[in-house]
Amino acid sequence: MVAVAAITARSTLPVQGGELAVSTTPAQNVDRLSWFNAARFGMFIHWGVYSVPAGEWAGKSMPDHGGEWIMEDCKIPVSEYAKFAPQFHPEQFNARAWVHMATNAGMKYIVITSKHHDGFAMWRSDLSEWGIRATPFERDPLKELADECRHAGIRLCFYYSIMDWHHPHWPERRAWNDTASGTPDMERYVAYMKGQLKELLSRYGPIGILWFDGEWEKPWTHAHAVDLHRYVRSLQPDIIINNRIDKVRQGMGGMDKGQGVGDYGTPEQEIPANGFGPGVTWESCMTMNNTWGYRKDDHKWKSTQTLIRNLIDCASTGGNYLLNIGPTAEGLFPDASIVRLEEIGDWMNQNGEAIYDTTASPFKQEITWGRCTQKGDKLFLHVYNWPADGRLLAPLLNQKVKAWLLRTPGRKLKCKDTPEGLVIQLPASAPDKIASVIVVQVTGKILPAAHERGDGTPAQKR
Ligand code: FHN
Repeated sequence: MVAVAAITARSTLPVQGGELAVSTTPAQNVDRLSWFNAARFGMFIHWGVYSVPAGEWAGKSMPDHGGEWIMEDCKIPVSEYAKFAPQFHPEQFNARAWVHMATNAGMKYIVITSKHHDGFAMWRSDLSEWGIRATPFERDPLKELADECRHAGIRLCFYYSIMDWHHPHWPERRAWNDTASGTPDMERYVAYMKGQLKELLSRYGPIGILWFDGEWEKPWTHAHAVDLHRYVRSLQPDIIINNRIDKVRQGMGGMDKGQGVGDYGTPEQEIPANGFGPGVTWESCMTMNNTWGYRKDDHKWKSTQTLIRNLIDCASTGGNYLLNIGPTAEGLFPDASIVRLEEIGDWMNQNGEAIYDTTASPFKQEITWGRCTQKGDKLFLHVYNWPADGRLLAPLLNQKVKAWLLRTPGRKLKCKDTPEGLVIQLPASAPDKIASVIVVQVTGKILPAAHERGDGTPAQKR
């Protein structure tokens, strides 16, 4: 297992040339991340001009990949791809409805693609015609979302791709970029990126996270990351920046090997089986079907049970769950996404207390019946497999406890200390088939049963 550098509070980081990358103290970084670690659940939105082709080009479905990769995967000449812009007219876009669906599902922040790898700006950038400016859509979707998020009390965050398949100065120029000419100049590209980021961080109020991506290609270096990190922090000192600004992320596992300048790790389409211990901040981003950007042919929707248990799995190992929506070119969430968001919201309405502001399970050993989260002196036991005999064994020994179903706090459950652990007598049927939550309030320090679980357990792919 790759040794994971704890992405914890940073002080100062030496970089090439010796200058210091950041000058925040550990306490400042803990403060910066406090809302994020309490939130536990966010909405990812991949929305751009790629929603027009929606996974189809020249009458054929694109290869099995996210719909947002269609230009690359189908090697669409940029001049051809640009013809999608006049077709992008999402008149049915309703920021209030989107934010309501997110908050109703229990999500506390929204990360939306401001610019994905295709370089298309989802705001009226003064630095490029390539974006919303090139469409008949005369509104500013990021402004409307910013206003609605502020009104709803949740954080708006921006995804921004470092790699840019459209810009003439991105050095890894694609052969099918037939609109670019001359020799790419990375420093001019960096200046362009900084200009766009200044627009994003000065027009829409406080932004929760800058969610960088597309950092993997060669022209982008650690030195660029340090410089950009300092620049972004100069614009919004309290903003959180993920680890994909730098060059130390270990693939889809998402965590850093070595010291980078990002604030948190970003596992993708997988959930770390054991988490990374206290003080390490991370967030698993995952799709609801198999694509990030909308594809009309992707009907492989995960069940609501899978999505809720993914959320619980993340919280119980100390991380956040960033669940993706890929809206259509009309500005609508797919119906299958809407249904799942509503069902997740029903569960969160009853059980959100067991997710928000919790920390990872104190138990090291595998819990066969479900998961556990913790908040102060309370343990939240998320029971996936309700015991047929009504006896639930929790790995607690010789501790003074009170226990109840989260849904019926007035009805205490019988508990018995045994050499194997704490046996809680449950009612015959589970209150919730996806996950029923039992609260165990412990007097004094929580002392998990001794034996550790090996740490070689692979992350569970979903
Ligand atoms: O290439 C992107 C992909 O399109 C999508 O945005 C995901 C979401 O995290 N990130 C990259 C793949 O790792």
